[in-house]
Amino acid sequence: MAKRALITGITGQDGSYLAELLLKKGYEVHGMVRRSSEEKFERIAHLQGKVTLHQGDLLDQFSLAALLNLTQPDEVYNLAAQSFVPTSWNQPVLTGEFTALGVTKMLEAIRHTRPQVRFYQASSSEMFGKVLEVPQSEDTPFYPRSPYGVAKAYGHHITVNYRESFKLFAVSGILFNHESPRRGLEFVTRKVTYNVARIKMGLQDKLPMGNLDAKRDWGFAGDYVDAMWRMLQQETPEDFVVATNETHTVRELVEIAFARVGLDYQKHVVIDPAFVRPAEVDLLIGKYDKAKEKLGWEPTVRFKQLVEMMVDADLERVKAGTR
Ligand code: NAP
Ligand code: G4F
Repeated sequence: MAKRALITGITGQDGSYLAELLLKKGYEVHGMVRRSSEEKFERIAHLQGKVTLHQGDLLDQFSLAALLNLTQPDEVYNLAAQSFVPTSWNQPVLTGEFTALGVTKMLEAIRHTRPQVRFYQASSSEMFGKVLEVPQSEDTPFYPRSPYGVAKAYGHHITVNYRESFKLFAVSGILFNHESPRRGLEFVTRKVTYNVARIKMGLQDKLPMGNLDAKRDWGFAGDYVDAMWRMLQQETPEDFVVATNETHTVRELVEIAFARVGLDYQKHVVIDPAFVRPAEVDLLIGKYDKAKEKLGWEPTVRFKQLVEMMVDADLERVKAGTR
Protein backbone atom coordinates (compact mmCIF):
# COMPACT_ATOMS: atom_id res chain seq x y z
CA MET A 1 0.00 0.00 0.00
CA ALA A 2 1.22 3.51 -0.80
CA LYS A 3 2.63 5.48 2.11
CA ARG A 4 0.58 8.53 3.09
CA ALA A 5 2.08 11.93 3.87
CA LEU A 6 0.49 15.07 5.28
CA ILE A 7 2.24 18.37 4.49
CA THR A 8 1.42 21.59 6.29
CA GLY A 9 2.54 24.61 4.26
CA ILE A 10 2.03 22.75 0.98
CA THR A 11 1.32 26.04 -0.83
CA GLY A 12 4.75 27.40 0.12
CA GLN A 13 8.07 27.03 -1.70
CA ASP A 14 9.21 23.89 0.13
CA GLY A 15 5.74 22.35 0.28
CA SER A 16 5.48 22.39 -3.51
CA TYR A 17 8.88 20.71 -4.04
CA LEU A 18 8.25 18.18 -1.28
CA ALA A 19 4.83 17.25 -2.70
CA GLU A 20 6.47 16.66 -6.10
CA LEU A 21 9.17 14.49 -4.56
CA LEU A 22 6.75 12.37 -2.53
CA LEU A 23 4.44 11.86 -5.53
CA LYS A 24 7.43 10.64 -7.54
CA LYS A 25 8.15 8.17 -4.76
CA GLY A 26 4.60 6.82 -4.98
CA TYR A 27 3.16 8.47 -1.83
CA GLU A 28 -0.45 9.49 -1.39
CA VAL A 29 0.00 13.19 -0.62
CA HIS A 30 -2.34 15.28 1.52
CA GLY A 31 -1.83 18.99 2.11
CA MET A 32 -3.23 21.34 4.73
CA VAL A 33 -4.26 24.76 3.42
CA ARG A 34 -5.69 27.68 5.33
CA ARG A 35 -8.71 29.57 4.20
CA SER A 36 -8.21 32.96 2.55
CA SER A 37 -10.54 35.22 0.60
CA GLU A 38 -8.80 34.15 -2.60
CA GLU A 39 -7.10 30.79 -3.19
CA LYS A 40 -3.41 31.21 -4.03
CA PHE A 41 -2.23 27.78 -5.10
CA GLU A 42 0.12 28.80 -7.97
CA ARG A 43 3.04 26.75 -6.70
CA ILE A 44 1.01 23.54 -6.69
CA ALA A 45 -1.24 24.27 -9.69
CA HIS A 46 0.65 21.62 -11.71
CA LEU A 47 -0.12 19.05 -8.99
CA GLN A 48 -3.89 19.57 -9.11
CA GLY A 49 -5.69 16.25 -9.02
CA LYS A 50 -2.54 14.51 -7.72
CA VAL A 51 -2.55 15.88 -4.16
CA THR A 52 -5.56 16.13 -1.86
CA LEU A 53 -6.01 19.47 -0.10
CA HIS A 54 -7.79 19.91 3.23
CA GLN A 55 -8.66 23.05 5.14
CA GLY A 56 -6.89 23.50 8.45
CA ASP A 57 -4.83 26.00 10.38
CA LEU A 58 -1.92 25.68 12.78
CA LEU A 59 -3.84 27.94 15.15
CA ASP A 60 -6.74 25.51 15.35
CA GLN A 61 -5.69 22.39 17.21
CA PHE A 62 -8.95 20.55 16.52
CA SER A 63 -8.47 21.02 12.78
CA LEU A 64 -5.07 19.31 13.10
CA ALA A 65 -6.41 16.32 15.03
CA ALA A 66 -9.35 16.00 12.62
CA LEU A 67 -6.95 16.01 9.68
CA LEU A 68 -4.78 13.30 11.21
CA ASN A 69 -7.87 11.16 11.80
CA LEU A 70 -9.13 11.74 8.28
CA THR A 71 -5.89 11.23 6.36
CA GLN A 72 -4.20 8.61 8.62
CA PRO A 73 -0.69 9.66 7.51
CA ASP A 74 2.53 7.69 7.99
CA GLU A 75 4.58 10.90 7.81
CA VAL A 76 3.79 14.51 8.74
CA TYR A 77 5.96 17.36 7.43
CA ASN A 78 5.30 20.54 9.39
CA LEU A 79 6.44 23.25 6.97
CA ALA A 80 3.77 25.85 7.77
CA ALA A 81 5.02 28.96 9.55
CA GLN A 82 5.16 32.74 9.44
CA SER A 83 8.52 32.46 7.66
CA PHE A 84 9.60 36.04 6.83
CA VAL A 85 12.04 37.42 9.40
CA PRO A 86 11.18 41.18 9.12
CA THR A 87 7.46 40.47 9.61
CA SER A 88 8.34 38.81 12.92
CA TRP A 89 9.24 42.21 14.39
CA ASN A 90 5.93 43.70 13.22
CA GLN A 91 3.85 40.71 14.31
CA PRO A 92 5.86 38.98 17.04
CA VAL A 93 2.87 37.47 18.82
CA LEU A 94 1.36 36.02 15.65
CA THR A 95 4.79 34.68 14.69
CA GLY A 96 5.04 33.01 18.10
CA GLU A 97 1.60 31.50 17.72
CA PHE A 98 2.18 30.08 14.21
CA THR A 99 5.86 29.29 14.26
CA ALA A 100 6.36 28.26 17.90
CA LEU A 101 3.08 27.14 19.53
CA GLY A 102 1.80 25.75 16.22
CA VAL A 103 4.45 23.03 16.56
CA THR A 104 3.19 22.01 20.00
CA LYS A 105 -0.38 21.96 18.70
CA MET A 106 0.65 19.56 15.94
CA LEU A 107 2.73 17.39 18.29
CA GLU A 108 -0.16 17.19 20.77
CA ALA A 109 -2.53 16.23 17.97
CA ILE A 110 -0.12 13.49 16.89
CA ARG A 111 0.44 12.26 20.45
CA HIS A 112 -3.28 11.87 21.10
CA THR A 113 -4.52 10.69 17.70
CA ARG A 114 -1.69 9.03 15.79
CA PRO A 115 1.48 8.52 17.86
CA GLN A 116 3.04 6.14 15.31
CA VAL A 117 3.47 9.03 12.83
CA ARG A 118 6.95 10.10 11.73
CA PHE A 119 7.12 13.87 12.23
CA TYR A 120 9.40 16.40 10.52
CA GLN A 121 9.77 19.92 11.96
CA ALA A 122 11.09 22.69 9.68
CA SER A 123 13.73 24.27 11.89
CA SER A 124 16.05 27.00 10.73
CA SER A 125 19.63 28.27 10.77
CA GLU A 126 18.10 31.54 12.05
CA MET A 127 18.24 29.83 15.47
CA PHE A 128 22.06 30.27 15.38
CA GLY A 129 21.60 34.03 14.94
CA LYS A 130 24.61 35.82 16.43
CA VAL A 131 26.68 32.75 15.81
CA LEU A 132 28.68 31.18 18.65
CA GLU A 133 30.67 28.92 16.32
CA VAL A 134 31.80 28.88 12.66
CA PRO A 135 30.69 26.79 10.82
CA GLN A 136 27.44 25.89 12.58
CA SER A 137 26.57 22.23 13.23
CA GLU A 138 23.97 20.24 15.20
CA ASP A 139 26.04 20.95 18.35
CA THR A 140 26.29 24.74 17.96
CA PRO A 141 24.32 26.59 20.69
CA PHE A 142 21.49 28.89 19.59
CA TYR A 143 21.49 32.72 19.88
CA PRO A 144 18.44 33.84 17.86
CA ARG A 145 18.28 37.47 16.72
CA SER A 146 14.62 37.91 15.75
CA PRO A 147 11.20 36.90 17.08
CA TYR A 148 11.18 34.43 14.16
CA GLY A 149 14.47 32.88 15.30
CA VAL A 150 13.20 32.69 18.88
CA ALA A 151 9.98 31.00 17.72
CA LYS A 152 11.92 28.47 15.63
CA ALA A 153 14.17 27.69 18.61
CA TYR A 154 11.03 26.91 20.62
CA GLY A 155 9.75 24.67 17.79
CA HIS A 156 13.08 22.84 17.72
CA HIS A 157 13.21 22.25 21.48
CA ILE A 158 9.59 21.12 21.76
CA THR A 159 10.19 18.61 18.95
CA VAL A 160 13.21 17.20 20.79
CA ASN A 161 11.25 17.22 24.04
CA TYR A 162 8.29 15.27 22.60
CA ARG A 163 10.71 12.75 21.13
CA GLU A 164 12.34 12.27 24.52
CA SER A 165 9.16 12.50 26.63
CA PHE A 166 6.72 10.47 24.56
CA LYS A 167 9.03 8.42 22.31
CA LEU A 168 7.56 10.01 19.17
CA PHE A 169 9.51 9.65 15.94
CA ALA A 170 10.02 13.42 15.73
CA VAL A 171 12.97 15.08 14.00
CA SER A 172 14.10 18.64 13.54
CA GLY A 173 15.80 19.59 10.26
CA ILE A 174 18.01 22.64 10.79
CA LEU A 175 17.94 23.97 7.27
CA PHE A 176 20.04 26.88 6.06
CA ASN A 177 18.61 29.33 3.49
CA HIS A 178 17.29 27.57 0.42
CA GLU A 179 15.90 29.23 -2.65
CA SER A 180 14.40 28.55 -6.06
CA PRO A 181 12.37 30.23 -8.78
CA ARG A 182 9.36 29.51 -6.48
CA ARG A 183 10.77 31.60 -3.60
CA GLY A 184 8.48 34.36 -2.26
CA LEU A 185 9.20 37.80 -3.75
CA GLU A 186 10.01 39.36 -0.36
CA PHE A 187 13.07 37.17 0.35
CA VAL A 188 16.38 38.66 -0.76
CA THR A 189 17.30 36.21 -3.56
CA ARG A 190 13.99 36.40 -5.35
CA LYS A 191 13.63 40.12 -4.70
CA VAL A 192 16.96 40.61 -6.47
CA THR A 193 16.40 38.21 -9.38
CA TYR A 194 12.87 39.48 -10.10
CA ASN A 195 13.91 43.13 -10.00
CA VAL A 196 17.01 42.45 -12.10
CA ALA A 197 14.69 40.99 -14.75
CA ARG A 198 12.45 44.06 -14.57
CA ILE A 199 15.43 46.42 -14.84
CA LYS A 200 16.77 44.45 -17.81
CA MET A 201 13.38 44.78 -19.52
CA GLY A 202 13.35 48.55 -18.91
CA LEU A 203 10.43 48.44 -16.46
CA GLN A 204 12.35 50.16 -13.64
CA ASP A 205 15.84 51.50 -12.95
CA LYS A 206 16.58 51.26 -9.21
CA LEU A 207 16.62 48.41 -6.68
CA PRO A 208 16.38 49.51 -3.00
CA MET A 209 18.22 47.10 -0.68
CA GLY A 210 19.22 46.70 2.98
CA ASN A 211 22.46 45.24 4.37
CA LEU A 212 24.68 44.05 1.50
CA ASP A 213 27.35 42.68 3.87
CA ALA A 214 25.22 39.94 5.47
CA LYS A 215 26.47 36.45 4.65
CA ARG A 216 24.30 33.44 4.01
CA ASP A 217 24.73 29.78 3.12
CA TRP A 218 22.30 29.50 0.18
CA GLY A 219 21.23 26.19 -1.36
CA PHE A 220 18.51 24.93 -3.72
CA ALA A 221 15.09 24.07 -2.25
CA GLY A 222 14.74 20.98 -4.49
CA ASP A 223 17.83 19.48 -2.83
CA TYR A 224 16.67 20.37 0.68
CA VAL A 225 13.26 18.66 0.55
CA ASP A 226 15.07 15.44 -0.34
CA ALA A 227 17.01 15.75 2.93
CA MET A 228 13.69 16.15 4.83
CA TRP A 229 12.40 12.90 3.37
CA ARG A 230 15.66 11.06 4.13
CA MET A 231 15.44 12.14 7.80
CA LEU A 232 12.11 10.33 8.15
CA GLN A 233 13.46 7.10 6.59
CA GLN A 234 16.10 6.61 9.33
CA GLU A 235 15.88 3.86 11.94
CA THR A 236 16.13 6.31 14.82
CA PRO A 237 14.91 9.91 14.94
CA GLU A 238 17.75 12.44 14.96
CA ASP A 239 18.26 16.11 14.06
CA PHE A 240 20.32 17.23 11.07
CA VAL A 241 21.89 20.39 9.67
CA VAL A 242 21.29 20.81 5.94
CA ALA A 243 23.52 23.36 4.19
CA THR A 244 26.13 23.80 1.43
CA ASN A 245 29.11 24.76 3.63
CA GLU A 246 29.67 27.85 1.46
CA THR A 247 28.89 31.40 2.48
CA HIS A 248 28.35 34.45 0.28
CA THR A 249 27.42 38.08 0.87
CA VAL A 250 24.23 39.71 -0.34
CA ARG A 251 26.58 41.93 -2.39
CA GLU A 252 27.88 38.86 -4.27
CA LEU A 253 24.28 37.78 -4.89
CA VAL A 254 23.46 41.17 -6.39
CA GLU A 255 26.68 41.27 -8.44
CA ILE A 256 26.09 37.82 -10.00
CA ALA A 257 22.41 38.49 -10.69
CA PHE A 258 23.06 41.79 -12.52
CA ALA A 259 26.06 40.33 -14.36
CA ARG A 260 23.83 37.51 -15.67
CA VAL A 261 21.92 40.09 -17.75
CA GLY A 262 25.03 42.13 -18.61
CA LEU A 263 24.43 44.94 -16.08
CA ASP A 264 26.58 46.56 -13.35
CA TYR A 265 24.78 46.41 -9.98
CA GLN A 266 26.47 49.62 -8.78
CA LYS A 267 24.42 51.63 -11.28
CA HIS A 268 21.10 50.29 -9.99
CA VAL A 269 21.31 49.28 -6.32
CA VAL A 270 20.51 51.93 -3.71
CA ILE A 271 20.59 51.45 0.05
CA ASP A 272 17.26 52.05 1.77
CA PRO A 273 17.35 51.98 5.60
CA ALA A 274 13.78 50.61 5.57
CA PHE A 275 15.28 47.22 4.62
CA VAL A 276 17.88 47.21 7.40
CA ARG A 277 16.83 45.00 10.35
CA PRO A 278 16.76 45.95 14.06
CA ALA A 279 19.15 43.04 14.73
CA GLU A 280 21.02 41.22 11.97
CA VAL A 281 22.32 37.69 11.52
CA ASP A 282 25.74 38.55 10.07
CA LEU A 283 27.16 35.19 9.08
CA LEU A 284 25.68 31.77 8.41
CA ILE A 285 27.65 28.79 7.13
CA GLY A 286 26.54 25.24 7.86
CA LYS A 287 28.48 22.04 8.40
CA TYR A 288 26.45 19.21 6.88
CA ASP A 289 28.86 16.34 7.61
CA LYS A 290 26.28 14.41 9.65
CA ALA A 291 23.69 14.59 6.83
CA LYS A 292 26.33 13.44 4.36
CA GLU A 293 27.40 10.53 6.53
CA LYS A 294 24.04 9.27 7.83
CA LEU A 295 21.59 10.38 5.13
CA GLY A 296 23.91 10.12 2.14
CA TRP A 297 22.79 13.66 1.30
CA GLU A 298 24.78 16.35 -0.52
CA PRO A 299 23.77 19.59 -2.27
CA THR A 300 23.75 19.38 -6.08
CA VAL A 301 23.31 23.09 -6.91
CA ARG A 302 25.92 25.68 -5.95
CA PHE A 303 25.48 29.41 -5.39
CA LYS A 304 26.24 30.91 -8.84
CA GLN A 305 24.17 28.25 -10.61
CA LEU A 306 21.27 28.91 -8.21
CA VAL A 307 21.30 32.68 -8.75
CA GLU A 308 21.54 32.31 -12.52
CA MET A 309 18.72 29.76 -12.57
CA MET A 310 16.53 32.25 -10.68
CA VAL A 311 17.44 35.22 -12.91
CA ASP A 312 16.70 33.17 -16.04
CA ALA A 313 13.32 32.05 -14.68
CA ASP A 314 12.39 35.62 -13.72
CA LEU A 315 13.38 36.96 -17.14
CA GLU A 316 10.98 34.49 -18.73
CA ARG A 317 8.24 35.49 -16.31
CA VAL A 318 8.73 39.24 -16.80
CA LYS A 319 8.76 38.78 -20.57
CA ALA A 320 5.48 36.84 -20.25
CA GLY A 321 4.02 39.53 -17.96
CA THR A 322 3.65 37.18 -14.97
CA ARG A 323 5.27 36.85 -11.50
P1 NAP B 1 6.88 29.80 2.70
O1 NAP B 1 7.08 29.74 1.21
O2 NAP B 1 6.73 31.11 3.36
O3 NAP B 1 5.59 28.89 3.04
C1 NAP B 1 4.99 28.92 4.30
C2 NAP B 1 3.74 28.08 4.26
O4 NAP B 1 3.12 28.09 5.55
C3 NAP B 1 2.66 28.54 3.26
O5 NAP B 1 2.09 27.41 2.65
C4 NAP B 1 1.63 29.21 4.18
O6 NAP B 1 0.33 29.21 3.65
C5 NAP B 1 1.71 28.30 5.38
N1 NAP B 1 1.16 28.87 6.62
C6 NAP B 1 1.55 29.99 7.25
N2 NAP B 1 0.84 30.16 8.36
C7 NAP B 1 -0.02 29.13 8.46
C8 NAP B 1 -1.04 28.75 9.39
N3 NAP B 1 -1.30 29.48 10.46
N4 NAP B 1 -1.73 27.61 9.17
C9 NAP B 1 -1.48 26.87 8.08
N5 NAP B 1 -0.54 27.18 7.14
C10 NAP B 1 0.16 28.30 7.33
O7 NAP B 1 8.07 29.03 3.43
P2 NAP B 1 9.17 28.00 2.84
O8 NAP B 1 10.33 28.77 2.35
O9 NAP B 1 8.49 27.02 1.98
O10 NAP B 1 9.65 27.31 4.20
C11 NAP B 1 8.99 26.17 4.72
C12 NAP B 1 9.28 26.05 6.21
O11 NAP B 1 10.69 25.92 6.40
C13 NAP B 1 8.87 27.25 7.06
O12 NAP B 1 8.49 26.76 8.31
C14 NAP B 1 10.14 28.07 7.18
O13 NAP B 1 10.10 28.87 8.34
C15 NAP B 1 11.17 26.97 7.26
N6 NAP B 1 12.50 27.28 6.79
C16 NAP B 1 12.68 27.82 5.55
C17 NAP B 1 13.96 28.06 5.07
C18 NAP B 1 14.18 28.65 3.71
O14 NAP B 1 15.29 29.14 3.47
N7 NAP B 1 13.22 28.59 2.81
C19 NAP B 1 15.07 27.74 5.88
C20 NAP B 1 14.85 27.16 7.13
C21 NAP B 1 13.56 26.92 7.57
P3 NAP B 1 -0.25 30.40 2.71
O15 NAP B 1 0.11 30.00 1.30
O16 NAP B 1 -1.70 30.36 3.00
O17 NAP B 1 0.42 31.68 3.15
O1 G4F C 1 16.24 36.42 2.23
P1 G4F C 1 16.10 36.90 3.63
O2 G4F C 1 14.90 37.70 3.95
O3 G4F C 1 16.24 35.60 4.52
P2 G4F C 1 16.61 35.34 6.07
O4 G4F C 1 16.28 36.47 6.92
O5 G4F C 1 18.01 34.83 6.09
O6 G4F C 1 15.59 34.17 6.42
C1 G4F C 1 15.35 33.08 5.52
O7 G4F C 1 16.24 32.03 5.82
C2 G4F C 1 16.04 31.44 7.11
C3 G4F C 1 17.10 30.35 7.26
O8 G4F C 1 18.29 30.93 7.76
C4 G4F C 1 14.64 30.89 7.18
F1 G4F C 1 14.44 30.24 8.38
C5 G4F C 1 13.63 32.00 7.00
O9 G4F C 1 12.31 31.46 7.00
C6 G4F C 1 13.88 32.66 5.65
O10 G4F C 1 13.59 31.73 4.64
O11 G4F C 1 17.39 37.79 4.02
C7 G4F C 1 18.71 37.34 3.85
C8 G4F C 1 19.69 38.46 4.16
C9 G4F C 1 19.47 39.16 5.51
O12 G4F C 1 20.70 39.30 6.15
C10 G4F C 1 18.93 40.54 5.13
O13 G4F C 1 19.27 41.57 6.06
O14 G4F C 1 19.55 39.48 3.17
C11 G4F C 1 19.64 40.73 3.81
N1 G4F C 1 18.98 41.74 2.96
C12 G4F C 1 19.60 42.85 2.46
N2 G4F C 1 18.71 43.58 1.75
C13 G4F C 1 17.70 41.76 2.58
C14 G4F C 1 17.52 42.91 1.81
N3 G4F C 1 16.68 40.88 2.82
C15 G4F C 1 15.47 41.15 2.26
N4 G4F C 1 14.46 40.27 2.48
N5 G4F C 1 15.25 42.30 1.52
C16 G4F C 1 16.25 43.21 1.27
O15 G4F C 1 16.04 44.21 0.60
